[in-house]
Amino acid sequence: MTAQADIGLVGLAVMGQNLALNIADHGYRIAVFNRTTATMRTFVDSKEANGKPVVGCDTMADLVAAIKRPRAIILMVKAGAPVDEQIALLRPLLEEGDIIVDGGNSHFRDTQRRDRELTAAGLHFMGTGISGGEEGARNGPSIMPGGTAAAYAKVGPIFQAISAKVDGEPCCIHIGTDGAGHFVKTTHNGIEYADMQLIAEVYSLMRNLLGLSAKEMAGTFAAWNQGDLDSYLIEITADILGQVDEETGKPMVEVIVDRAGQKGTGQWTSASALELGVPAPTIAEAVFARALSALKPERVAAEKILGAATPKFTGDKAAFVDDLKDALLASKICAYAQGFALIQAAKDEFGWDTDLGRVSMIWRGGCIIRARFLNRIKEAYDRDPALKNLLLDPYFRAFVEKGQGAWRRVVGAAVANGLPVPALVSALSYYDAYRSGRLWADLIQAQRDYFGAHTFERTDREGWFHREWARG
Ligand code: NBP
Repeated sequence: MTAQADIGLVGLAVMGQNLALNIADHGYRIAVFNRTTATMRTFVDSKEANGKPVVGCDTMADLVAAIKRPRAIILMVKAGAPVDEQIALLRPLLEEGDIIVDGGNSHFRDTQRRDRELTAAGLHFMGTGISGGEEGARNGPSIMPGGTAAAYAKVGPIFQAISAKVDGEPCCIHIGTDGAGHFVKTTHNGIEYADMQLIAEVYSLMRNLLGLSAKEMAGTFAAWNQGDLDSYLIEITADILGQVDEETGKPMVEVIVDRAGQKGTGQWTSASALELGVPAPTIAEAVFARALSALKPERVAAEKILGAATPKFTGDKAAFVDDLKDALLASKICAYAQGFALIQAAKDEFGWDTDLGRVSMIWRGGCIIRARFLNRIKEAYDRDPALKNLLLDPYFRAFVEKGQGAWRRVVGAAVANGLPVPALVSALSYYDAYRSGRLWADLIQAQRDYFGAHTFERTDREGWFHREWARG
């Protein structure tokens, strides 16, 4: 086989096939291989691939032989052991300077390990986050490549060509070395969890507190999508709420079981926040909220024993809907502040040179959290590249200050009526704690010193002190 392909791809499930077609559509010749050969054949013979520069390969050796040097091969296989298995098969066939790209949802620690192993073998490894699911892969994803700058210089032009474009700019930048790309992609998913949960809580208040119909809610979300909340998630929420089940004539949301699934990236984001000691409570609450939702039979049984809330709303509904809008945006700012603070901490810990402002720009297209709001984040980092927290930026600070009355009314009404809003509450508490020069931890330190002689610092002089508390 003559080495004519510009790039190779291993793994022809939904993401791999769509990415391969996207790459071929941009004029690159792509060699493809799949563990199960029949899947590769069916794909290469499909009408979608027909006539495109796609080269089917029966074996890994054929794939390697088909690609120009230095070779770049994208793995789009199931995350975890399959990635290691495919790397183990590829490795003996590759030559110094060749590049393996892992485009799946791998854990960044695995990416760091693979990076060390492959670098030692003279190969380049690029752990690359690819967002946007099937649609993104086919028509333009947001791409978050990690790895060396040298490897990015080779593969970057292809990734930029196939990525989503917003205002003519590709939604792809080099994120940083080793695990940076996968870390940022995982954090994107964590923010997505929080964003979705916040919208769902606002929806539940509209329904359970205000008694709005699905149609009314659809109209409200559609109107919000014209302003600061303009985003893909608000847009699809309006669309979802407007749809009716043909079988029952009921709004679609009413016939869907309220039990959410998850694939684990929200959990990874929260675990990273815990490991790095970064407060990301709203992201974690969103993960816990899915876990709570999954206890469906238990919740139904508990409602019979503990009794459900009986909310009563006695105010001005239209004014409360406006409050919900401000509460949602203020909470969303906190969730993004947590996500960006987490990336900043990881950047410091692992020595990545990730540009946070540019990260916000590549999330404007080809991914689930795409939103107008992301431009404001870029502007914040342009104003102050060393910004510690988005809440400190003048634009976001002013917005939250203006919206906090509404935010407190919303959270207060939910709590008073026994309606759960874990993400909205946690975002407000995050804001209130972050702006408190003095918190409660003086007592915690005293307790730790009392039972474990852990010592404490004093407010009036330097040093660490211990008190014989039992002495009184
Ligand atoms: P899957 O995650 O379902 O993986 C299937 C692919 O992995 C097939 O090519 C399969 O080959 C191969 N594979 C190998 Br090699 N070993 C496997 C094993 N032990 N078990 C199962 N499959 C194995 O594919 P996908 O949904 O296209 O996703 C690819 C990557 O992209 C994943 O990391 C995923 O998390 C990520 N991702 C997916 C989406 C999405 O919307 N689906 C979005 C963003 C990111 P075979 O044909 O021989 O079984």
